[in-house]
Amino acid sequence: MLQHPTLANDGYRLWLQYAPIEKSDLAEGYKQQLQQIYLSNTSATMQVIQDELDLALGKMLALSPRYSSSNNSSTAPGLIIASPSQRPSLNEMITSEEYAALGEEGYLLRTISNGKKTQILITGNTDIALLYGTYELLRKLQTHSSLEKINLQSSPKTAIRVLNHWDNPDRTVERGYAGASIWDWHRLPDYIHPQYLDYARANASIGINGTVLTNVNANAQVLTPYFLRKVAKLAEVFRPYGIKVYLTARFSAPMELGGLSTADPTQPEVQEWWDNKVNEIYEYIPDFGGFLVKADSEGQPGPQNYDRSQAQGANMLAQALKAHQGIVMWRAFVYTNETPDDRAKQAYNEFKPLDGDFDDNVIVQVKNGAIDFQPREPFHPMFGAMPQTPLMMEFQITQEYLGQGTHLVYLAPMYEEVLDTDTYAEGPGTTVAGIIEGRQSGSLLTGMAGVSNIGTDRNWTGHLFGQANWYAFGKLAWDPSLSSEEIAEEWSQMTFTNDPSSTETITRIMMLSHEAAVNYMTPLGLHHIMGWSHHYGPGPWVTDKHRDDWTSTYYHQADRLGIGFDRTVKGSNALGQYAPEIQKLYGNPATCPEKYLLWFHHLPWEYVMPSGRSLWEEIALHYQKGVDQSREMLYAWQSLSTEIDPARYHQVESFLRIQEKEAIWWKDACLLYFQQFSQRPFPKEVEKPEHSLEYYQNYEPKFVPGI
Ligand code: BDP
Repeated sequence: MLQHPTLANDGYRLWLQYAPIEKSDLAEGYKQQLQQIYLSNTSATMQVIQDELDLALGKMLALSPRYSSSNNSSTAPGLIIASPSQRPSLNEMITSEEYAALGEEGYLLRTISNGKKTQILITGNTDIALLYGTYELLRKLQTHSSLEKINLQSSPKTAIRVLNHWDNPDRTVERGYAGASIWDWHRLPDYIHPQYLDYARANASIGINGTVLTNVNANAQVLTPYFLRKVAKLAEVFRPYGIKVYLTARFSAPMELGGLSTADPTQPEVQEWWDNKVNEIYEYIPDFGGFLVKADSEGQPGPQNYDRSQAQGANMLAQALKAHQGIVMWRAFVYTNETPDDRAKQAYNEFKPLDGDFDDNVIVQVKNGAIDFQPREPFHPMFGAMPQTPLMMEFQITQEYLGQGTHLVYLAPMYEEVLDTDTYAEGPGTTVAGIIEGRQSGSLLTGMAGVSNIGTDRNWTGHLFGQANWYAFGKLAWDPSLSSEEIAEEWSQMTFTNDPSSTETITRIMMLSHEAAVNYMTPLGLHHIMGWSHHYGPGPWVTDKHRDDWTSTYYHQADRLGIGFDRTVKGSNALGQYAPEIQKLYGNPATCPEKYLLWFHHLPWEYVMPSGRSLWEEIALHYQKGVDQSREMLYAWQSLSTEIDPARYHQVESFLRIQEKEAIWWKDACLLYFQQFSQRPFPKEVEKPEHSLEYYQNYEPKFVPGI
């Protein structure tokens, strides 16, 4: 039953639970190894390392380690945490080539045995690298791994690993489902909420090195001294953790704040205004990261207002930032206010001709798919199409279209699916991951952004399993080739338990969850058929709004003959934006992966699927499968009722029940709606709908959060 709430484990500690290690021989071994630590406490970051070790070893092992920073201390340390500048003798052990390969943030973690004494070494070129290495070692302890033969070198494959907070100055969070914004602007800079430190710890533990504090739908106010003082305070808190702050820049700020009559990037007074503004920002925040910009999209101002290109807009800001080593993350999520023949084509059409025109310190930030964070989308055709432009990935961690705050949907398999896809941009083997690692552009400016799911809820992310998406994002930004399953296992061990069978169950639930959501929401390539504006729940009937490309009927195109969006040459030819190999594969319904079928093709209801069943039957069975899978997840979780602490167990259990209920809602609403066109019966395996179509169409959830 529920524990007294103040005693409950509410999930605040995220994956840094540092649960006591109960297996005594394991704990004893760790203790022996870690009781004496070499660490020269010479910087704020080294202090952070020491504090984290004290906390973690205290909680996991009831150990208060002893520290020394002298090379000739009498007892040999079991753990050495040092860069060669702090301990020159390391140069005898680690070659200069090895150090060079680590770069600025990479670390080396190695067990060295000399005679009878075993030492663990964490080394790297910077203090931040040592911090990352320390978290890696703590991860080993948290997952009860052996320290005997570690030999690990790890350097991030992308340079900018950044959370995007869609947080407004009034603390509302656009598409946020976990309470209010954690940035308490009103009390900053005088009050430092302790959560900022835990935020920094959590991010540093997974290698995130940047945070964009403010919404892409930007408020120019954040660029005023009133806010900059507050931003500077956050930057100060985050600095020892290797986290830089960035802000969103509203394109029209020179008019709104500076009183200019234009924001035209070609006008000298506009450039001058930005130059001065940027200089001012750096006075407050000497290591300010730069700007993230949403321009010419969904009503945001941008260079198009002056008939200028996206490159002209981006380069103006880049020029202002260059002297300070700041960067511009310019979003590719650009689409005009007029309804296009296909919204999926717009960003590519806008940006492709500008390849090579962006300044060196501009990186174009591209969503994983061309529409908008749908439960599943094929990769964005800009990946591979801009060989001379650094492109960074934008994933959404907050689950706007994926069940928001109550559905357990582990997103890493979806991230992985996109990252691993071959774009064929330069023949086979040019994966999306390779492109964002800079292998095509050759640029060192590389990155991955995740739209944050963090808020003031005690467990940070609303749904406890939302934490896994934040965790997985960080891990994949560091190394896009990691396996989502391994990340799930590791997260589950650190967050819940090391018991192998529980870990197996939790991992199974997680690995099932994305496919389940796709099945009960948008199977077989369907997309954008959710409730109007808040995007919560089904809304395949949404039509006749002020713009077609925000309606469901525009995307599913269901009629008496069939369903799906024809993006082949016979239709919008969005497919033409991909490499010929992809066009060939996806262009033919017989070879198009089933998961993208209705994304690219409009097909008759009686179209025969590889299973031998009709398209209609397959759609219906996929919806049913989604419901079945949501139940499977619930039952699997229930089997853990005695393994997981009560508060966390109950939250997840309650939410899984909501998920099952809503999976049924999705299935019934969508199938009844599509049946009007297909005029065919449900296959016998499909459960009878609970209500009429009319009921679902009239059911309108009120006050959905996050809009
Ligand atoms: C859409 C969201 C909207 C965001 C927009 C964006 O519905 O709230 O402002 O993306 O990415 O998914 O700019």
